[in-house]
Amino acid sequence: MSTTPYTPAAPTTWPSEPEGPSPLFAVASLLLGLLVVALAFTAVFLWLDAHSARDAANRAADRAVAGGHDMSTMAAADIGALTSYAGASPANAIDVAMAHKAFPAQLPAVQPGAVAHFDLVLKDITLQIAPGVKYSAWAWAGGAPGPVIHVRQGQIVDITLTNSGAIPHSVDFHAARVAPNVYFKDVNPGESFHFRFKAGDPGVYMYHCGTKPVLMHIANGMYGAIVVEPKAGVLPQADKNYVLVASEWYLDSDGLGKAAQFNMTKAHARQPDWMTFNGYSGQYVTHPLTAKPGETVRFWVVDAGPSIDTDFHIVGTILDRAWVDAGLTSRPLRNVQTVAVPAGGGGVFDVKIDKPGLYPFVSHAFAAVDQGQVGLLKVGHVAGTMSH
Ligand SMILES: [Cu+2]
Repeated sequence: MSTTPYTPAAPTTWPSEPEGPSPLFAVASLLLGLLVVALAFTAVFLWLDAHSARDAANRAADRAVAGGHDMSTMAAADIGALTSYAGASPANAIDVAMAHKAFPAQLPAVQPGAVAHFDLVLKDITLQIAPGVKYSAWAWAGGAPGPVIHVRQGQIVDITLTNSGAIPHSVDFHAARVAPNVYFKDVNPGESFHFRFKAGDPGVYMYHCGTKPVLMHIANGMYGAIVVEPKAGVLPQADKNYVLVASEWYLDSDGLGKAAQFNMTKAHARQPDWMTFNGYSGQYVTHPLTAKPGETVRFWVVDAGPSIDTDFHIVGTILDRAWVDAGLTSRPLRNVQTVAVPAGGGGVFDVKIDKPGLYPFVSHAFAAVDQGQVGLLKVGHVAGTMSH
């Protein structure tokens, strides 16, 4: 049996880039800039309008269900348990979104020395998870996700966990190789637990409360990210480092009046109302992450779930390097479009974008975008914002 040898296609000739801005190019750029600003604001308003519209539709559906004489009480209750509150928003949603202080996505500095100390405080706290949407969370003193922990490979991670909540909780570090029954044990309300582990494996990992039912403790906000950076010089240099923790929220009400609470029926059905990066729907649409043209931007992504994967993609570019499941000891994939980050897993992604613009980063499972798992990377001086 003969095989035909593979012959590479002749190189395609691409149009050359302009050498420098001509006057016409400058005017066109200015007009395009103005257009982008106009489109950006229109897009944000359309996005919020769409959310309001969906909410109105949902409320109408609720009323129809509640008032339907032909429907048995049982059927109505079943549908009601899965009623979606996705997109619920107050009339001043854009103002609320703009006033929201975005979770700091910048990777914090590593503590010097052989041991890095971290105080984690678990707390029952009412959070905003979307503009005007309140949620009664079990989370951390600063909200959800918990603080980003950044250590170097080989450092000792020294954790003091304090439970200021009303029921027992714990913390499970995916970056640790330890006996879970000893290290990830339940801590009673009002008590603290101190432990150490060596950060031997580089990557970005989830940490979370591991107390049963784990689904509920994670869904209520008890998760965060720990970055274990390899020794200096192992990774290519990055100019910007951003940490994104993806998660989903399951609500028992719209949260616009009183705070919503966890809905186990929806969590079992994997039907979230909101999906977020760093705990708040679309916060980096109104408060974009930034980079200069030509900078290498590294995204450290964890999917906290509790149950749905994140298909990480940046619109308008290609991931130059992708360390799948954050396996920083292996070679990265090169030039890939979308990489799945599994619930409970991580990924590290490098992009270098030369052209100024607004580049949405999303979970390309697009229901996630409609539910808020979207942000913007603003490259260069580009006015305004937009949604995708
Ligand atoms: Cu817990």
